[in-house]
Amino acid sequence: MKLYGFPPTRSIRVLWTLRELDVEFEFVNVDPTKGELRRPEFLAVNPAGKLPVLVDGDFILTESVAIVLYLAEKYPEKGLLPSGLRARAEVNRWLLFSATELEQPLWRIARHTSLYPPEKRLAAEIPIARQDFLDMAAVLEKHMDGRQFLVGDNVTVADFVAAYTLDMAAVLEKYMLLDKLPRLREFMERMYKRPNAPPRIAEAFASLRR
Ligand SMILES: N[C@@H](CCC(=O)N[C@@H](CS)C(=O)NCC(=O)O)C(=O)O
Repeated sequence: MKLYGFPPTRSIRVLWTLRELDVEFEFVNVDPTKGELRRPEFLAVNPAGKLPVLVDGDFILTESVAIVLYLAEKYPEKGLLPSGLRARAEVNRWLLFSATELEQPLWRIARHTSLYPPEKRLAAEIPIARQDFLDMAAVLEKHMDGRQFLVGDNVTVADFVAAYTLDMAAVLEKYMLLDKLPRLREFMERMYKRPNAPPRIAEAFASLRR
């Protein structure tokens, strides 16, 4: 299998899953800062021009959440997904919650502060996106009362995706997004202490500068 990624991006979600599964893969570095996402050879793999992409033989899969689910289902013996219908539905619930309710406001903050060219940035979007994140993060904070993992008593791919998404909030330090969310901070830090956890986003950025 090949993972097309770049260290500080959502490819961390896939890297995390592959490491926890302990399967062999090749990491193909695609550097957005060098325009590599727009090269025809990469657009042939993902016409959306985005990372991550998983290539498994002749199967190409994009979308980080779809990829982690595919991997967990490909290796059921590794137990990264529960078997019961309702527990699976709960995993899907928190994967979608992370990617829509948590990630999207964070992405809006990132775009309007640094990713968009200055003329496209809207300062007014930032406090609105910040509040949207805080309202939804409060729901997860409550859910985590007395829990180690998002679903049941074992780790699932939903934990990797949620922990990475909370790390997206952590790198937006200036906006103090996690300050009043002690359970989420503790959960994220605990997840990143797992022996096969990937680097934190800030470390991944730092490794690029070395
Ligand atoms: N929903 C997609 C989002 C993919 C995405 O936006 N990836 C970013 C890196 S984290 C990217 O490649 N951005 C390049 C661009 O938007 O031009 C997923 O979860 O895989």
